[in-house]
Amino acid sequence: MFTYSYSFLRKRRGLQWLAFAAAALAVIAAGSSKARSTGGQQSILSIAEQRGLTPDDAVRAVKTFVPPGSHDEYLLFASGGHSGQLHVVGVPSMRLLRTIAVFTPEPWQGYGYGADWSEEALNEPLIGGGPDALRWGDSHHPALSETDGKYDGRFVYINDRAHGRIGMVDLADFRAKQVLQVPNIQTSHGGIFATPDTKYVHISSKIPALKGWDAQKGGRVTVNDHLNHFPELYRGYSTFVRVDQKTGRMVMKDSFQVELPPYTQDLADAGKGPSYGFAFINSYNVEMSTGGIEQGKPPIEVGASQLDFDYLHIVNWQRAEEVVAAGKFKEINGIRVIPLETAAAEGVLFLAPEPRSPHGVDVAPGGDYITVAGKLDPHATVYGFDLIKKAIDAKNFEGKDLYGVPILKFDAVVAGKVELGAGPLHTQYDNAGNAYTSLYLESAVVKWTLGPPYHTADQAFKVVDKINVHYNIGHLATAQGDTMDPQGKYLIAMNKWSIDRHANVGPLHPQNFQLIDISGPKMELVADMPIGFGEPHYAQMVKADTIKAHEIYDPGVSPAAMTRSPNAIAGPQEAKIVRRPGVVEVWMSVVRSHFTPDIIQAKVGDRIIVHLTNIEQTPDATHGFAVPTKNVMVSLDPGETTTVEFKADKAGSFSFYCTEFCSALHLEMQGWLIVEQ
Ligand code: K7E
Ligand code: CUA
Repeated sequence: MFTYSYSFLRKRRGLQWLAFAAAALAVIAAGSSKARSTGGQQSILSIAEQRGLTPDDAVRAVKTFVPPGSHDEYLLFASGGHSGQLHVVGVPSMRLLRTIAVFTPEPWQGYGYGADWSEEALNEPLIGGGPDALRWGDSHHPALSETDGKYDGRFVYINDRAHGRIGMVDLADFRAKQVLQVPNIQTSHGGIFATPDTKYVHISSKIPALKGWDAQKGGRVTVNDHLNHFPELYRGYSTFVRVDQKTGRMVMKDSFQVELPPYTQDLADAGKGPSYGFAFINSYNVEMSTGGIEQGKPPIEVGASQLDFDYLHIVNWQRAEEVVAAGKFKEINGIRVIPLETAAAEGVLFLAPEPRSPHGVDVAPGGDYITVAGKLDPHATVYGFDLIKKAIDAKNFEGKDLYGVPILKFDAVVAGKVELGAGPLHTQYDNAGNAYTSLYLESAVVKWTLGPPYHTADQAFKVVDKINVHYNIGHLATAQGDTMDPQGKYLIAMNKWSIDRHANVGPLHPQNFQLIDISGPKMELVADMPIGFGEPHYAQMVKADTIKAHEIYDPGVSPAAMTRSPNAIAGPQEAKIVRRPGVVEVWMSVVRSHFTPDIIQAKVGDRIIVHLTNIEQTPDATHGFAVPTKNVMVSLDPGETTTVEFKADKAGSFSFYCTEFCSALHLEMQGWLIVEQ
C-alpha cells in the first residue's frame, strides 16, 4: 500500500514537473534572447528531482535567487535585540550583508576596543547613575530617516529598550556615530520613529520611572514605599529629539519632552500627511498595577488587565513646540519638559480609549488611519485621524483621567474594527490599501483592507487572506511599509520561535525570518532565514538604491566627524613620535604592508596615544591595528584616520599586528611596543 502510494506520488510529481517544465520553457521562449544559459531544462529537472524538490520549491528558489555577483533589490535593517546590534539583510536573497555594532562592543569593527568614535559612543557614564560604561543594550526599533515621508537613505536610529538611549548609524559608512542618553526615562519603547521630515526622532518611556529620576522626590515617602505611591511619584515621557539635518546627530538642547501619566506607554508612530505634527503612543496598565503578591496585591499581569480599556495617547507635537517656545516648560536633567498639567491644559496631550492591553500602533501610508492591535483582543481597532481631529476641535470628550487629560469619546474616533484572529500585534501596509497584521498566538499573518480612499466603504475593513508562519511572529516588515511610499512585493515575518525549521544547533534555536511574496492576491511563503544572533524585534525594508554609501574615505577622514582629522598624515614621511612627560604620542601611517613607525618605545605608566591613518585609496584595503593584552583592536578602512589611547601598564615587548589579511605580506605587517621599567 505504502509502495503504491509512494510511486503514485512520484508519478504525480513527475506530471507536475512536466507541466512546470512546459510553463518554464514558455516563459523562457517569451523572454529575451539574452536569457542566461544554465545547462538546459533537462538538467534543472533532474537536479530538482534528485534533491526531492517540488515545482513549488523551484518557483520559490527562482523568486528568491540572486545570482552570484548580483545585488538584492531591497535592504532590511533589522534590530539585533539584546545583542545591541543592527543587522542588514538583502531581500529577496535573505543573505546577511552586514552587522553594525551600536550598543555593544564589537571587535571586528574595533567598536569599543580603542577607536575614538566608539569610545565616545560607548564609554559615556550614565547620566542617571550606573556603571562607568554600559556594555550592552537591547535594540528594538530601527527607524530610517525620511524626507517628505519617504526613506532618504541617510541615517538609521535605534532605541535601547533596556535604557533610555538612542543610537544613530550614519549610512554614508554604516557606522554608529552617536549614542544619546535621554534623561528622565529608564527604559524605552515608543519609537524610534522619525517624523516624515526627520526634524525629530521620537522615543517614549516603557515602564514609568521615578519623576525627575529623583529618589528623594517622594519627600516623606521612603524608597521602600515608593511603589505604594506610584500614581503620584512615577511618570512616563514622550521625547522629541531634534536632529541636525546635516550630520544626523541628535541635539539635546533643541529637544523636549512631554510628561505623561504613569501608564505603561508601549509602541508609538508618527503622524504624516494630514496627521503630520501628531504622534500616537499606545499604553497598557492604566490600572497602574505594580505587582507585589506579598503585599497582598494582584500580580502585574492580572492587575494590568482589570479594565476593558487602556489609552491611546495622542500628542500634538507642533502644539508642544509652541508651548515650549512660550517658555511653559521646566528644565529637568538637561531637557525641557512640558509638565503633565500643562500638556493637558494646552492641547498637547489627549487620550482615546483602546481595547485592553494593546501592543502595536501603526499609521497608514496616507496618514489617515491609525491601527491599534491588542494581544488579548482578536480585533484591530482602526482610528480615523479626521475623526480624532473633529473630536478634539468639538471637545467631544467622555471625561478626563486622574491627571486632567481629556479622553476622546471612543465611538467618535473609531473608523472601523476588524476581527483578525488570536493575538494581533503589529501592522504594516502595502501600495494597494491593504494592511498586514501579525498574529502572535495564531502564528499567522492576516491581510485586510483599509477604508476609503483605499477601498470603498463596502469593501473596507475585511479580512482577505491569511497565511501561517513558523512560529510566534512578533513584528513584520513590508517593503517601505511604514512610509508614504509603500511598495508591496515583500513581507518579512519576524518569528520568535523556529522549533524544527532549521538543523538543531542546541537548545537555543535561532529565531526565524520568513520571506513572504505579497505581490499576488494570495500571500506565498518563499524562504526561511535563521537569525542566530539575537532577537530582532522590528525591521525596516528600503529600496537598496536609496542608500549611497562611500566605498572609501577621502584621505585622512575621521569617521566620527566625516571630515579630515587634524591628526591625519599623508604618508610614512610624516610619521613621527613625540614624547612628553608621561605621554608618548605617535602619528602612524598604515599601508600594505607596513606600519610606520614600527617600533614604539615607552616607559611603564606612560599614556600612549596613537593616531593611525590608513593611506590606502583602494576599496576593501582595510587594515587592523591590534595590541595584545591592551584591549586595543581598531579596524581602519581605506582612507580612515582614528586615534587610540591606552596605558603602558607593564614592562615588556608587545607585538602589535594587522588583523586583516590585506596582502601577500600581511603576516609581516607588524611592529613592536617596547615598554621599559
Ligand atoms: Cu513587539 Cu519591542 Cu516592538 Cu518586540 S516589541 S515583538
Ligand atoms: Cu594590513 Cu594585514
